[in-house]
Amino acid sequence: MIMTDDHAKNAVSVYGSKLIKTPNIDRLGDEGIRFENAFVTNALCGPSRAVILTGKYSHINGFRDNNDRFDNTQVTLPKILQQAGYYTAVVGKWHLVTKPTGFDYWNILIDQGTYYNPDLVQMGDTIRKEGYTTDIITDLALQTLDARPADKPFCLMLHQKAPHRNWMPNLKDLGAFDSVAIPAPSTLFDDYKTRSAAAREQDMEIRNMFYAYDLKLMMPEGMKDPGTGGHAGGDGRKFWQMDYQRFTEAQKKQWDAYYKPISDDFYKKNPNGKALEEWKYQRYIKDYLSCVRSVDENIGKLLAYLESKNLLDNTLIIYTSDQGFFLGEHGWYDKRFMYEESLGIPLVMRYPEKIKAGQVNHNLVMNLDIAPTVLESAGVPVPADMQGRSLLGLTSTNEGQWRKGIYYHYYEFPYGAHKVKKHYGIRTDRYKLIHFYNDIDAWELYDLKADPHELNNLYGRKELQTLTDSLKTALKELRLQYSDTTKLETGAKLKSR
Ligand code: SGN
Ligand code: CA
Repeated sequence: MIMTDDHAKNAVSVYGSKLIKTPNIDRLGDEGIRFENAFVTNALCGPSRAVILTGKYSHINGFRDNNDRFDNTQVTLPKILQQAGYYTAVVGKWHLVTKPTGFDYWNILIDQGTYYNPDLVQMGDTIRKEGYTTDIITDLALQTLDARPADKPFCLMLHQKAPHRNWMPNLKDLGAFDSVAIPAPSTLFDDYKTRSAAAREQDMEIRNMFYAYDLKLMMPEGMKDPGTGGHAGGDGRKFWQMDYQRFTEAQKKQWDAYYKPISDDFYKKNPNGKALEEWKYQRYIKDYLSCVRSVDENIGKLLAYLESKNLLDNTLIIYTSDQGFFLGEHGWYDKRFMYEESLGIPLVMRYPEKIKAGQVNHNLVMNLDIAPTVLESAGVPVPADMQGRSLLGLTSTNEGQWRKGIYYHYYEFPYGAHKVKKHYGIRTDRYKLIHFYNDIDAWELYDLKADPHELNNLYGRKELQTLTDSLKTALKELRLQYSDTTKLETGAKLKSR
């Protein structure tokens, strides 16, 4: 199972991306099944990983937001596989605070990890590796496969840090997107009219990115970073120093040789207004896509390895991301919201023995379904208390008998980055109903068919009362079905934890 961090569907070509070609991910989809409607239950890193490991919602597995600690004594996918005779390993991003359990081998980044010369904790011992993290994690994964016991089936979780913020490309990919002007999304200059205060009061707008850390600008001596970067009171210069000081001298030289002229040119032209926003978008998207390029290239390495070892066709290979991401839609980066860009994930699976090639499925599926899917494909019974369902039997033709709506719940507020308010909701194939609560009490309703960009909140329209009522009933039922008894208080005074 390959999982990246913050990889939007919109930057995967098998999902129709106009921004980038990802031939290796595409191959997995083309030679297997692509899920067009795959979603997370809670669009944040730690929570998504906990859902995947347990097959249970955040309110059941206990990991609601990135400040939680994963209870590593609970039953997880790798533990069940281990008991069934599998060799289990995880390499790369972990981000669950407590140490991995249920793995015969683990080698993980500390917290978010870094893009260059990462510190990794290998079975408890910290080691620093020199190089670009996306390459390093792949190399470690291949070494792990090489060293595995030959007499056992295996389950490897390969978790990249990329393309997570702050989008530092591999040195060899610097400039890969320089010759193209990437078209900005039509909602880059969204005014949030019709929506609740939750959409207006977030702190994840590209225009407020840190100059030093996000946009890689070399600010004049003494200048304060004008961005907030989603960390109120944070200093982009300090954030950047942490990354910069990790470079070797040779890396610094190559890095600076690329970004210094860009930075000089920026200060010479000194753009403002719309031109400044567009400049920021281009810088952001080019760095982001360069990171994705390396992710895809490394998947190519993994596939070539599996092929050379005769493992390609008898292995279930899954590609996904821990959540989606905003690539300028609504003027944003980051995730968290139940809006399409962060709610949706790329999800492709290749397994010629059990999955027919060339399928495109439209069922409403979730990251909750991954653990049951892996277990079923390994021929291991799925525990009754797992809340997802195996996707293995789904094909592009049996889309009828399936869940009619997915349930979502996001919690990281008022502490944490980016100020996205607590909310929960339901998404059906056509509609989405969201309730923002805590210091607010606001509903949003979207018709995704008429309004795929979710610009037109229909909540409160008289003519939609019947629809709204039925969605509210369905939402209540989902909360019951999944046993979410979280108190949904409104009118809370803002306080920090
Ligand atoms: C860091 C990032 C945020 C990001 C969170 C969570 N800031 O705090 O932008 O939303 O991680 O991301 S940074 O200044 O440290 O880059 S998650 O994917 O791990 O949930
Ligand atoms: Ca993430």
